[in-house]
Amino acid sequence: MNSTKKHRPALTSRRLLGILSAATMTTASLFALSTPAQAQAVCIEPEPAALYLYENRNGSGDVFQATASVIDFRVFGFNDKASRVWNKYDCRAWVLYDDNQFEDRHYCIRPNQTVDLHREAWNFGDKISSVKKLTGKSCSGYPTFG
Ligand SMILES: [Ca+2]
Repeated sequence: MNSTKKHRPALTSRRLLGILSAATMTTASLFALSTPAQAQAVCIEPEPAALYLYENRNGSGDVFQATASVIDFRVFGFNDKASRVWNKYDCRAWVLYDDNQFEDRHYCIRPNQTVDLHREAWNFGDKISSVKKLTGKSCSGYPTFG
């Protein structure tokens, strides 16, 4: 929740801190879990499919766009920073963790779900330190955001 900075020019007010895409796969692969092909019906992802993490609840501030698991957000300067998350995938669920290395309290976010992490029910704002991309769309076995 950042509202104290002054003079944030419009063009830089939404810095994109991380893009884990084909262009940065060398870096991304260091933090990515293997995601073996799954025998399932063909599922086409929207373009660009990504897990979007927003600094502020209203979507303002910095944005982190993840297309692969992130084992430690400290590496990207986005640790304990996300206030809102949007899973813009049709085929993948993700698990959001309080600690790095996929540890401690966690919630699974379903495909196309948007979550205000500061809601009292979750109390998960400014806490995410790692995210794991699952191989399918199911959150089975994980706690969810309702
Ligand atoms: Ca944390």
